[in-house]
Amino acid sequence: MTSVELRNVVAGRPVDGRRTFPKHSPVDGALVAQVHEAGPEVVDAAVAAAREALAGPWGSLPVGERATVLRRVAERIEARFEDFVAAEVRDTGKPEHLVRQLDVARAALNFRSFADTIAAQGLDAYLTDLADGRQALNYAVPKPLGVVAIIVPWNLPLLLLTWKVAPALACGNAVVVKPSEETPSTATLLAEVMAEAGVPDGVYNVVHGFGPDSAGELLTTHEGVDGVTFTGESRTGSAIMRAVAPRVRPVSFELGGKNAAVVFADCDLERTLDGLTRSIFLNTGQVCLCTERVYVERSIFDRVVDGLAERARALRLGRPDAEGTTTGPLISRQHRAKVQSYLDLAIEEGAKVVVGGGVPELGEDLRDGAWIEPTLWVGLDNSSRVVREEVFGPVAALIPFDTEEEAIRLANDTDYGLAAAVWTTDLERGHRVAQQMRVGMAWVNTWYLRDLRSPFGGVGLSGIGREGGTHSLHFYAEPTNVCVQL
Ligand code: NAD
Ligand code: 6OH
Repeated sequence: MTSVELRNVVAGRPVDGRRTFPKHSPVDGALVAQVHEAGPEVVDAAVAAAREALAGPWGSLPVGERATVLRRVAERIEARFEDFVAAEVRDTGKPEHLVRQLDVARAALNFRSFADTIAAQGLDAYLTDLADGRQALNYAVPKPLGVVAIIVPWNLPLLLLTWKVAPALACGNAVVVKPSEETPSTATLLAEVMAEAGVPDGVYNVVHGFGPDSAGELLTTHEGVDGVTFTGESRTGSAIMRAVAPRVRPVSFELGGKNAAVVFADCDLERTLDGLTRSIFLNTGQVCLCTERVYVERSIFDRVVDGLAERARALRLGRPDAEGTTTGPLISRQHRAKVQSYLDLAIEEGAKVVVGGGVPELGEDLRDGAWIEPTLWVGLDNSSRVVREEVFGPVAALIPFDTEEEAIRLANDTDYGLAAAVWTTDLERGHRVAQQMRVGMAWVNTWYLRDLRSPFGGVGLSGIGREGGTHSLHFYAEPTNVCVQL
């Protein structure tokens, strides 16, 4: 594989960094890119370019025209679909079919969805009755936040980036984005698409680098940044909150999860096993919504364990373009070391490994990749660290329960609160249990089924705020309320 050179993008132009850092493929360790790390000068220039763009034509573009621009971005993503697929596969090592169906398809959809949302936005207005019989008219004029910093992780790089860029632009902001150091490619490619779609220079800027003492921290502590939207680990969210606190800037956080599935004996077993397999192992378990705790009604516990183990054994680890590949590597050797530490910890904590538990033998050519076996444990309970802490890998602990009340208590016994899935054919129970989950998103008989207008986010350690449809507009725009005495 030939390696590429990736630069920052400021006001539509490629800009060198203070140094470069290497990006390696998690498939086989090959060097895939040299990336220019943004230092203070580049971050300053990016924030200044965004500010300048707000003062230009972009700042006064009518809403309908902004929606048209967003639709053009979606069209250009589709026109360069295979370029995006290649870039995302190169950085992440995911199976190509997954990148096509999920990552790149959703990127285009994100822009279309927020074009629709902004075009349909009404005015928040009230006729207020006054004590003397007269009236006042209150109406709230939405205004862009200004320069928005967008910091995103490596697991669904383009999907999660565009999930924030699209509403930010829909509301008339200018953005400085910082993709993960592990996945710099698609954010850079998106800059080309922005230009092709007629987005003015400076509206979309890209700075590359790491978090602390690098582009991430330079952005969150920058005087010229008006708001920060972040997806990533809860601990990083906490650090970013501290960084923006002195300047009291708004934040929107989509953070980690330790998501539960609750499986009742009355579930449709085959459908449930297929759904659980997807929710535990999709993207090698590297989706914030992935299930890592499976609570199963005792009478079907053994059948669920056996059925899941069979499906886990059937997963095919392999190169992204290989026929039949279902599962890619973890994102990096560094992340694999973290996941391995939990595999070791599970044994120390008394787990019985049902399937997996180590590094697979995949042949010489993949030896330097970040491969890990899909893993299932039994014999753990909620007191163990592997059941409490987010692993972010293809792993789950299966735990039996006896009553509905116990299942709800166990599922909610966590500091996180992102997502949950309930598996049952009893409709009333499905609603009843889902509503009692202390999470942002609860699914019944499905998982990761999305309507982009729905509120997306978490409670507790899993985040602050909701994005999606009009919920995003509440973060990316700030209203000025006008009150007129009539
Ligand atoms: P991470 O928090 O390590 O990094 C995310 C981004 O933040 C990267 O771009 C990184 O460079 C940057 N960053 C790190 N430290 C920073 C700092 N001090 N200041 C500013 N920027 C900083 O997360 P990750 O390892 O890339 O991603 C995995 C995590 O993301 C998991 O915890 C997962 O659950 C979470 N996640 C959550 C959601 C959600 O919607 N809730 C979605 C995807 C991923
Ligand atoms: C976390 O890894 C997945 C987040 C998914 C979304 O934000 C989405 O919009 O589908």
